[in-house]
This record gives sequence, C-alpha cells and structure tokens, in this order.
Amino acid sequence: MIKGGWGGKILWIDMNREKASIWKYDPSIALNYIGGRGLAIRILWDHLKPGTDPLHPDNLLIFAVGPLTAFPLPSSGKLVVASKSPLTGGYGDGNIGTRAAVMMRRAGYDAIVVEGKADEPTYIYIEDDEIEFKTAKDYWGLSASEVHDELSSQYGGDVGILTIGKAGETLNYFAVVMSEKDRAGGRPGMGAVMGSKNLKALVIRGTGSLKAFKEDELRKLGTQALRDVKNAPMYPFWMEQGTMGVYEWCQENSVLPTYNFREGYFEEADKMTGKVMAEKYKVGQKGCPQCNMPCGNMAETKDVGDKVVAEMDYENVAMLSSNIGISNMNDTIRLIRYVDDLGLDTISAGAAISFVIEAYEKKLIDKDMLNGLAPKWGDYDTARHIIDMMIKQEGIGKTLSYGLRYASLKVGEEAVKFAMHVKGLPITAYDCHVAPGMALSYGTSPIGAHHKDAWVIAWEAQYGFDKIDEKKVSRVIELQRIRGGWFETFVACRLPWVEVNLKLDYYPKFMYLATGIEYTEADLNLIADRIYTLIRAFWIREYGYWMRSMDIPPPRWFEEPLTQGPRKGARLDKDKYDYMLDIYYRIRGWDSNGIPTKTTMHNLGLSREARELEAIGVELKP
Ligand code: PTT
Ligand code: SF4
Repeated sequence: MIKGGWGGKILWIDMNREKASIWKYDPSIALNYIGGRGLAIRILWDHLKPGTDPLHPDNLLIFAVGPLTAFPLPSSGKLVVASKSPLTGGYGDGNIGTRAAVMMRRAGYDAIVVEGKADEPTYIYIEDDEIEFKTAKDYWGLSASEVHDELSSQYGGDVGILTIGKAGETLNYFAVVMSEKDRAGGRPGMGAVMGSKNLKALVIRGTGSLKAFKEDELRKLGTQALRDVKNAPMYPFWMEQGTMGVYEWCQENSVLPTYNFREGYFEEADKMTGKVMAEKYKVGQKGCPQCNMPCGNMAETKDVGDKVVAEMDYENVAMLSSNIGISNMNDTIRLIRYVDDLGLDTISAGAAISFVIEAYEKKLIDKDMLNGLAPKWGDYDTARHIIDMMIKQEGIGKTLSYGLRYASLKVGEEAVKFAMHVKGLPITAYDCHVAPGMALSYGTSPIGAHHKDAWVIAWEAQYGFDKIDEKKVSRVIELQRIRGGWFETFVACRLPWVEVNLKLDYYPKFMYLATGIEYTEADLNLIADRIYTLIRAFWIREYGYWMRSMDIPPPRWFEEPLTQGPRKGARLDKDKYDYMLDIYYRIRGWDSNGIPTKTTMHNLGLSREARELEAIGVELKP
C-alpha cells in the first residue's frame, strides 16, 4: 500500500480536441518504476503506437516527476522530459531544474502527457485540476526568455513555466525545452516534439501540498542532508565555479573536446577556465528550486559594448569554446545566450558548428551550401552564421536541422567518420581518445551519447585510463544504475552526491520516509535494470532490429590519434572496446548484439514485453 510520496495522478492532454483528462494510474507502476524516466518509458511502451513518427501528433511528450521531487531535501526541484526522439528515433529524455517540477507536485501530478497537435499556436495553463487551452499566436516567434517574461508577468512569478524557443517552433531536431530562461532539458529533440504539437508553453500552478509517509522525519533528515551539503569540503569551490570547475581538469587529462573532438587538449584553454570565469565574468548565481548549492554561474560580457548575461555550465562552455576553437569568454557568453533564447541544445549546436567547419576544411561542402561563408575555427561570426542557417533552414543548416547523423550521411561517407554522435545524439563534452571507460559510457547510454548516466571519467582517471577490465565495465553499470536509475526516477538532482559527496545512503532513507516503502539499494538497482532493459526494448521495437555497432562510438577516436598535448599519439583500441562491450552485455543479460535475452526480460518482470518483441519478429536468445 502506498502511504505517501507519489501524487498518484497523470494529467493527459489531448491537443487535437483541446481536452484534458486526469487518471489515477496503477500503483504497481509507481512501485516498480518509481517515477521520472521509469514512469515515462512505461507510458511510452504502453501508449505509443510502435513506429510513430516522432513529430507526428500521435507522439507523446511526457513531463514526469518522482516521489522525492519538491520535498525539503537537497536539490529536489527537477523534472524529466521524455518522448520518442526525432533525433535518434529511440527513447529520449532530459532533466530540467524548474519551478514547474514543484508546481506539478503541488497539483498532484506524477506525469503530464501531451498528445495531438493544436490547430494553431497554443499554450496551456494548468491550475490544479483546471486546464485551459490559450492561444499563443502572440508568443510564436518570441525567444524562450521573452515568452518566459510575458507569461510570468501575466500569471505572477510563482508559476512554473516550460517553453520552447524558435528552434522548437521550426522543428529543429536539436531543440530543447527551456525553463526560467537558462534551464534546458531534452537534448534528443524534446523541444521539436513540443513544437510539432503547436505547444509554445505550459504554465503550471499547484496549490495543494505534498504528502509524505513521515513528514516530520523527512524534513529533519532533509535538513541534516542540506547541512551536510553546506559543510562539505568541496562546497566553497563548487559555489565559486560549479560545473565549470572541470574545464581545467579536462585540459590536464587531455579530454577537453577540441576541434570537433579531433583533440583532447586546447592550446588556449587557460582563457576559458572556471577560475577565469569566476574571477572576471561572474555576476551572479542561479539555481533550481530546493537547492542550496546553486550551480548556475551567470556570467556577463566584459570590456565590450554589448552587455550579455548567460549561464556557464561546463558542457555549454566546452562545446562553444574549445570544440569550435573559440578562446574568448565574451564570444562564448554571447553564443550561449543566443542558443538558450532559441531553445537549441548548446552541446549539439557546438557539435554542428564544428562538423561544418571540418567538412568545409575537407572540401566536402562548399561556400554555396553556406550562403557564401568560408567557415573558420575560433570565429564567432562563423558560429552565429551556422546557427542562423539551422534556424532559417537554409543550405547546410537545413540538412543539419535533422541532426548530425542525417547530415553526415547526406554529406558523404567521409563525413560519417567525424560526425561525433552515438545513435544520433551528439556527444557531450568529454573527448575519449584516452578514456575507454567513458567511451563505453557514451556507447551504452540509453538515450545516445550523454554523460548523464555514467560520468565514469573522473573515476577512470584515478583508476587508470589504460586499464581495461571487468571492474571498469562494472563501474559504468553501477553509475548507470545510480545516476540513470535512482536519480532519474526519484526525481532529484544528482549533483549533491556527485560534486560534494553527499552520502548516497540518504536516498533509500528519503524514499522510505516519503513513501513508506523500504527499498534497499539492491531493490533500487533492480528497478534501474528493469528500466534500462525496457528502454533498450523500446529502441528495438522502434528500429525493428539491433546491432552492436549501434553501441560503438564514432571511428575518429579509434582511427585518428591525438596530435597535440601530453597524451599525443593516444587513441582507442577497437579490440579492447569490443572486449568491454562483451562484458557489458554479459552483466546486463543482453546477447552479443545488445538484445536482452528472454531470461533477462523474464527476471526483470518484462515477459509480456519480450513476447511483444517476438511478435514483431525480433529474435530473443533464451
Ligand atoms: C543536459 C545537458 C547539459 S549537462 C548541459 S550543461 W551540464 C547543457 N545545458 C544547456 C543549457 O544550459 N542551455 C541549452 N540551451 N542547452 C543545454 N544543453 C545541455 O544539456 C543542468 C544541470 C547540469 S548542468 C547537469 S550536468 C546535471 N544534469 C542532471 C541530470 O541530467 N539529471 C539529474 N537528475 N540531475 C542533474 N543535475 C545537473 O543539472 P538534458 P538544467 Mg539539463 C544553459 O538537460 O537534456 O538532461 O541535458 O537541466 O536544469 O539546465 O540543469 O555541465
Ligand atoms: Fe539545479 Fe545545480 Fe542545484 Fe542541481 S546543483 S539542483 S542543477 S542548481
């Protein structure tokens, strides 16, 4: 019996008919999938017709919270946005820190599901059980920041707002969902799915309160954990630099993405470090609700005419500096602001720009495809020009707006080698020439190349980049379970644990005090494995097949050694990668092609799903 924690309701919004319905969903789903990503994949498996085009009205856009979201415990103001991805054709999700997460909880919803397509630009106002469909004609074309300002002046600063920018409206496959101007989520094109529904924004107000199994004890333990966060030795450094603290570390370890992941060492990295950002450019700090270690470093351009402020997270900065050859903080600040306002993923924008520059250098594309531009590394105007071409859907920009995988296939076989993505999702900001464990993490991430599930690279540096063994593979899986399983289902920010070493054993305790269910660590890992296998089954159902090559990062890291920095000459070894992948599949109970076996699916409570795969002709090994 569920005694607290979950809201127990799903809000289902049908844009075609401008109707909304509220369901109480089966509590066994909550118990076995917890929430967030777990609830999202369950909904997609059960309710999305296989083979649906991601931008067809029938695709489902899901916002999901979890049983820990918004409770008074560290960094709990987060939500998951998920859908079938236009960029990858498989399962996609992202995590956003936003007041909308808190408001969903107060309104009692564990998930909001949007299906269908409105006849004209629309936004939805949700106040508890009251749902209103409103015209967004006046907002269509506005930036994510402008529409945020408009809606918060209309509804007050306390509502939760989720919106798209122009990138989502123009169905760019790299479009994200934005919140509070600087928070972004859903790299696999969740913003395009929102745009395809003619949905400009959701405005959410919840007036209820959250019910915990043992409220006072949860508050007490949450307060203790918040105190631990503040007293952590790493706290002052974190408050100074946030995720940018890793920039220098990446350079020292030759894993800083440089020139389209050609190198891991950038000759001008010293101009872009977290320290430089904090000392010279930082003007403030922004955070998600319920967070006492806010990581949003707000930086302002200096010594130039225009005053621009943007949030400097490591991934944004690395992909829009070293990876495109830029070493001028002002330029990177401007680019991040521009991309955030468009509602485009910063990481993918950086990947697309570097891909174009390299393709031009290699004479695979010409100026005609670039409206006359000769693109250059380290050039702000080049970056702006390519972004604009994507949004205006012109020349190579139109091709790129369908994603790197598509663009590289269009440009030709040679371009496929330096299109830096896995399963269509551009790689986030860690070069892997020297880091086989991190390469495996990218190869096996459930949404395509993202570090969110297993950021194994810091551990790997200490353990030994060159060691290849079962322990390293097990560590990737352990991190996938905790980061991709626990935190994406509870739903809370993982950074208190990752960055200031908040003890992990707080979380099963929080779960007990919130829900009344005594999940052990092993129970939570089993749930994580169930979700991972169901996500893999979803990809297979959508593709109709699976091959191990889909779990392997791009050829560049295997074939082109680093040419600069202390690890000059380093590259990945394909045989060793295959060795790790075999171990990975064995531990997961998947066959040598990465397809879950029948026994694995049965043991995880997924026998029905196994039969569904077999019914569409997928061969499952016993
Ligand atoms: C995340 C990815 C990341 S990971 C970054 S910076 W990072 C980029 N941020 C973008 C941005 O900003 N603007 C933009 N237009 N596009 C962006 N794309 C990139 O998106 C983010 C923080 C960060 S900052 C990280 S690591 C942690 N991620 C968490 C996660 O995934 N799960 C979880 N339970 N907790 C997390 N905590 C941290 O949250 P995606 P946010 Mg994000 C300007 O979206 O799709 O998950 O990809 O959500 O609220 O902005 O917080 O160095
Ligand atoms: Fe949000 Fe950063 Fe706090 Fe996490 S650490 S909740 S991402 S502000």
